[in-house]
Amino acid sequence: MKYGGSCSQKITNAVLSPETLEKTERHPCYSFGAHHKYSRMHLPVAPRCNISCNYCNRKFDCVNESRPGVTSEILTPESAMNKFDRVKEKINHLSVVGIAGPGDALANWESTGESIKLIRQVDPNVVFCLSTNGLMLPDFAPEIVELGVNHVTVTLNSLDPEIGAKIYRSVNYRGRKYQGSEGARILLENQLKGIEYLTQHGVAVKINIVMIKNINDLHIPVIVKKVKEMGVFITNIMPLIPAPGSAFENYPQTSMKDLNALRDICELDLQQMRHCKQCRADAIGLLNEDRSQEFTTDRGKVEETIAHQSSDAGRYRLAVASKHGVMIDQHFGYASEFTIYEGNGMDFELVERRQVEKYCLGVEECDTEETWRDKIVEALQDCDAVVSMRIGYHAGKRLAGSGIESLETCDTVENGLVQAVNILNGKNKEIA
Ligand code: CLF
Ligand code: SF4
Repeated sequence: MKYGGSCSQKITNAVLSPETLEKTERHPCYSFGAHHKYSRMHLPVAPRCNISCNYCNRKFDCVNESRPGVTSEILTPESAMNKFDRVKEKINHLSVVGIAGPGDALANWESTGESIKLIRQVDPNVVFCLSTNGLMLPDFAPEIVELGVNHVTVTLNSLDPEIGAKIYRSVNYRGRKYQGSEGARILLENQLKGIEYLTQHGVAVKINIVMIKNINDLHIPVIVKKVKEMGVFITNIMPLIPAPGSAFENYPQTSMKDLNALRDICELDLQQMRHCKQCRADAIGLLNEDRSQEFTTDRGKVEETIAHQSSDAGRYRLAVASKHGVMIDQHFGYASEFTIYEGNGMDFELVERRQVEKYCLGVEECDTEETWRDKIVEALQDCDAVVSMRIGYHAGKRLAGSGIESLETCDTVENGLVQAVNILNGKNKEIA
């Protein structure tokens, strides 16, 4: 059907119920006509992310920055509900409650789902909106539909895993980290499955696409045609804003001229959003009048919560072979335990001591115990790097094959961690 709403070209195959259409009319992102009248509020209840996009560096508390993934605080579902109450009292026409990070809404499903349930109890008319990278959509789409969430945004930057490999540094899926086209393929398959489920169940799906010159720009019209066929409501082609500290920090920002030319082409197929403000993850108010600073509650909390994230751009998980936690004094092959740290080069947190089978079983078994070795690599699969005093050539190669960097050093644990982060940061810039 052709939707007769208020977006630019009004071309879409989306089939929406009268109830969803009514909600869409009060959604400032989905309906151009609503964006001067209706406000939205983002709940920053989702700190973790399960993929690493090369354009992302989730810094926080920078009030001058205005882009997705930036927030001044992290909320629990209960504090989110309290904040909703306060905001609702002060802001007229608050129609939409969205969850858009600062990580991924579905990588934090417990908090996301709980927040929706709590707010639904106090305000059954509010329009809920989620924004996700789509990796976990096949798992959670049925619950999203059951919870009555009628608006979901999925960021889909490519239909080709080879192009995706240039955009995504890694994809953490079911306890394993995937890189290159393998990771991009898993992400893509899940995105398409999830989008299909949502559109078939009457959800108004918006697709965000980050336009990156010489990487996916020429491919974007193909994405738009495909998602149109799938019943997507609208696409929002966004400019790449090179975030400092991200792998794409030295990439040129997409020009408005190029962006609008591409939107003009894509608008022949599907209606285009042209009024996106690339909001903060805690944005509140009209799209062009952010009032989030008026309502910030617990500014310190974001640091505490972000310290517990596992897969964040610029933040790494590192496995260290050390007998007493002071010096790096163990050979990788002889370590039965690794100390797992998380950090960004400045602060590190010890998160776990992990027992593993010893990698090296002696000369006789050396080339025969393939499964045994795989088990060790598997045990460290969620880590970005291993830091040890020495590591054998084959062990290092095996780790590298799983996307895990290895560093040899006899320094203190503290210095070893910093060295490892420097290597990882250097690598990520190379990828870009
Ligand atoms: Fe938020 Fe996104 Fe929902 Fe809107 S934002 S989760 S759809 S309520 Fe809107 Fe902000 Fe652009 Fe997003 S202007 S970044 S498109
Ligand atoms: Fe969003 Fe995660 Fe990608 Fe950052 S890494 S842009 S939080 S999906």
